[in-house]
Amino acid sequence: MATKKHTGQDLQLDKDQLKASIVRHLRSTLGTSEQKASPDAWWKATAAAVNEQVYERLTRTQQTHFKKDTRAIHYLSAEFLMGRLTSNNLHNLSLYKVCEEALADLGLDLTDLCEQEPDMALGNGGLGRLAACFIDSLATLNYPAVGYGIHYEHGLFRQEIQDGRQIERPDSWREYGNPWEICRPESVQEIPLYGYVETVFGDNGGLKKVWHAGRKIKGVPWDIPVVGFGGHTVNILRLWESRASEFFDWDVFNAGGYVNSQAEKAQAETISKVLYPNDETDAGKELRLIQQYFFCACSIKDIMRRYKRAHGNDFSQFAAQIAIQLNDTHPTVAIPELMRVLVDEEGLNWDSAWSICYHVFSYTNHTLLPEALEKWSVHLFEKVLPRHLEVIYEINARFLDELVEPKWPGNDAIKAKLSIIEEGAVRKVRMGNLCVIGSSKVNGVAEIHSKLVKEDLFPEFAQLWPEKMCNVTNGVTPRRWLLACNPELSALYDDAVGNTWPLALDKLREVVKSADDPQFQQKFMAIKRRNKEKLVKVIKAETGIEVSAEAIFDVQIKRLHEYKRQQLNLIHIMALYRRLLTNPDYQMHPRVFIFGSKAAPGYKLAKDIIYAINKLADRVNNDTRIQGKLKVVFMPNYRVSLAEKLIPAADVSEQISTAGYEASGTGNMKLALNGAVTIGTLDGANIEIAEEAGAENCAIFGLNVDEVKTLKARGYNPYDFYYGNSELKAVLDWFDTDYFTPGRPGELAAIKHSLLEGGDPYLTLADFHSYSEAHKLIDTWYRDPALWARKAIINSATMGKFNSDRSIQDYVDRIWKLTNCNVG
Ligand code: GPQ
Repeated sequence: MATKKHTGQDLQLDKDQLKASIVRHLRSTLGTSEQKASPDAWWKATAAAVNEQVYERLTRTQQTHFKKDTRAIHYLSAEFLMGRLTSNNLHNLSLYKVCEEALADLGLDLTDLCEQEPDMALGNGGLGRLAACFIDSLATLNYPAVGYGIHYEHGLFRQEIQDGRQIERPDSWREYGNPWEICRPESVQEIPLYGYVETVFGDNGGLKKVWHAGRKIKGVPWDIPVVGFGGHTVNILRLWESRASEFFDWDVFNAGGYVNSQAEKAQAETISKVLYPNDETDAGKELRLIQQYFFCACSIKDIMRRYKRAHGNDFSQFAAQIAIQLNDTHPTVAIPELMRVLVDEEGLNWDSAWSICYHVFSYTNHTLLPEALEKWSVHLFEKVLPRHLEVIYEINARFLDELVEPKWPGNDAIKAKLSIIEEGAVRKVRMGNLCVIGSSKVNGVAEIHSKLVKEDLFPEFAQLWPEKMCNVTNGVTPRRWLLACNPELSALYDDAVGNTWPLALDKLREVVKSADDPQFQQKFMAIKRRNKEKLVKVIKAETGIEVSAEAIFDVQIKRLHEYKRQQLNLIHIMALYRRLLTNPDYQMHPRVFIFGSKAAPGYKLAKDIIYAINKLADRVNNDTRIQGKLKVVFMPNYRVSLAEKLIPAADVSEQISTAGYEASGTGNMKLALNGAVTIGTLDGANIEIAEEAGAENCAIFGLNVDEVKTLKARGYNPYDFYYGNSELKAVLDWFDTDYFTPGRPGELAAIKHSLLEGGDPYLTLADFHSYSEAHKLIDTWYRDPALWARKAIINSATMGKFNSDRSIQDYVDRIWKLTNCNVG
C-alpha cells in the first residue's frame, strides 16, 4: 500500500483556490469589495482564508487526540509572546509562496500585508517568547499539548521615545479584532475568590472543608490555534479573559445600584486587563496574585473537564494522562488548587491527591535573581485564597515533618530555610519553595544555570531529591527565527543542504565545510549586506538616523536591566567616541551600535540608561569630527516583529550580562543562527553557543562565574577600576558634565553614581577593560573579510542544538514522558 507522504495533503490549496477564498472572505466575512477594501480588510480576509485550513486541521487533531487518549502536556504560563501569526502560519502550512502569488495576482504584496498585523505582545521578554517557541515545537513534533495563559486586553506597553526618554503608551492589540483567535463560550469557567472556609461533617462522617467564596469571576476562553510546521498537528493556546459573573446584577440594578453593579463588572474585567510590565521582579500586588489564581484555576477546571469526559470520576489515570509544566513561579498556585479540587471537591484522601499532584507538576526556573523569586504575604493569601493557604500549611507541615526532620533532625535553621512560609515581621508564602516541593522535576534553562540552581539556589532541596533537579537548555524555533525572518539565507541553505533543515537544524553543520569557500562566503555576506540595507531603511523611517550598511552592525536587543549591562555597552561607546575625538587617526571600521529595549516603567535607573543612550546618540550621530565612524541608534518599541528585522541584519551580537545572572538568553541563539558573531561573557547559553561554534568564533570576555563569586567574596571596590584606568575614569566623569545634555549638567549622573557609590553590583567596571579588548578583536576580525565571513558562517551553521524542537524533545525524555500522536 502506498503510504501518504503528507497528512493533510488533501487540504493543500493552489494559487487560484486561495485567491478565490480570499476574495470570498473579503466580501462575505469582511463585508467589503476588492475596489474599496482597506489593507486591514485584505489582511483579515487572507487570515480568514488561511483559517479554513487551520480549523480543518485543528478538528482532525482534536479527534485524533481524543481517540488516542495519550498523555498531554499543559504548559501554564502567565506570558506568551506570540508576535505576529500570519507569516508564521503560512510558512507552517506550506502556503507562503502560494499566498504571495495569489496576492500578487490581486495587486497586493504579502510582506506589506503582514505589516498590518499588530504584535500579540502578551509577554515581557525571553520567558514569554520561550513559551511561544515551545508551543510551536510541540505542535511541530506532534505532541498533544495545550498552552494556558491570560487573555490580556492590553499587552506589553508600546514604547515611545520623547526627547530621549521612554514614554509608555497602552497597547491595544485587538482593538479592531484579531482573526487568529476564537472565543469558546461553551467552555466558560467560574472561579471563586475571597470569602471564608467552613469545616463541616462529610458524608462519611469525617471533616470536610467548604470554601464559601466572597466573589465569583467568569473565565472566558479564547483559543489561538498553534499550527505545527508541516501542518499536521494544530494544538491550541487557550487564553482566559475575566468577566463579571453576571453581566448585570438585576436586583442591585433595580434597587438603583446601577453604578455599583457596573463597578463590580469593571473590577472583574480588571483581572485580565493588563500584563504586568515587570521583568524578573516581583510585582507584589493583590491584582497580580488574583491574575495568577484566575488563569490557573480556569485551566485546572478545563483540564478536569477534559479528563472526566474520557475517564469519569476514576482518577487512577490522572497522573498518567496529565502533565503540567509551571513556567516559572507565576502559576505555582495551580499546585494547591489541584489539591483543593481533588480533596475538597472530588473527595480523594490527602495522600492520593498529593501523589497525583506530585507526578503531574514540574517547574522551570528562569532566574537566580532573588528579587524575582515570588513571595506573597500570608495575610494577602488568607484574604484572597483562604482555603489555599490552609492547603499550603498542610503541604508544608507534612514536608517539614516527614522529609526535613528525618534528614536534618532538630535543625531549625534548615527548616526555616526550606519552609514554604518565611517567618518575620510580615510572614510570606515562598512560591519557589512550594514549586520545588510540589513538583516531580525542577529544571534550569542552560547547563550553567541548572548547576547554579542546584548548588546555590536550592542546595538542600537538591540533597533531598538529587534526581529531581535537571537541565533543559532553551531553544528557539528555526521556522520563525530563520525560515520566515531571513528568506534569502533560508534559500541559500535549501540549496546547500536541502530543505529539511527547518525540522533538523543540525543539518546546517554540513555548511561548515564551505566556511572558507570564497564563493559561498560571497553569497552569505551578500545576503547579510542586503538584510542590512533593508534595516538601514527601517532605521531611517523609525528614527530619522542615517547609517551606512558598510559599517559593522552591532546589536544589543533585550529588556533593559542592570544585570544585562546595557550600561557597559554605553560606556564603551563613549570610550570609542573619546578615542576618535582625541586621536582622529584612531583605527576602526565604522560601527553602528543598535539598541532595542524596554524598561519596566518603575525602574528608574533603567530608564535613565535609555535616556543616556539617546543623548549619546544625538551627540555622536551629529558630530562631523568623527566622520561617520560611529553611530548610535536606539530603536523605539522593541518587540517580536522588530526583532525579526534586526536579527537578520546583525553582524555582532551583544550578550554581556554579568556571569551567573542571565539564566540562558535566547536572543543570543537567534542572532548567532542568523550569522552574527557573539561578543559575550561566559554566562547562560553563551557558554554552550561557544562550545558549538568554537570559542575562537566568539569574542568571549570578562569574569566567569567563579571569578565573579571570588571577587564579590573578597570585597569588590569599583573605585579600584575607576582610579586604575584613566580612560574609564574620563568616561565616567563625562556623566557629570553637560556634554551630552547641553545646558543640563548632571542629568546622567545617576548612572555614574550607580557604578561608584552604588557599589556597581553587576561588576561593570571590573569587566570594562576585557570588554574593550574583545571589541578590538571584533574590529580586527571584521577588517579581514574572509576571516569574518568564516566566523559568521560557522556561527550560523552550528546552532542546531538551539532548535526548540531539541528542547522539547529533552522535556519529553527527561520530564513529560509523552508519546507522539500523529494526526491522520
Ligand atoms: N526571564 Cl524570571 C524573563 O524573561 N523573565 C522573567 O521574569 C524571568 C526570566 C528570562 C531569562 O532572563 C533569560 O535568561 C531566559 O533565556 C528566558 O527567561 C527564558 O528561559
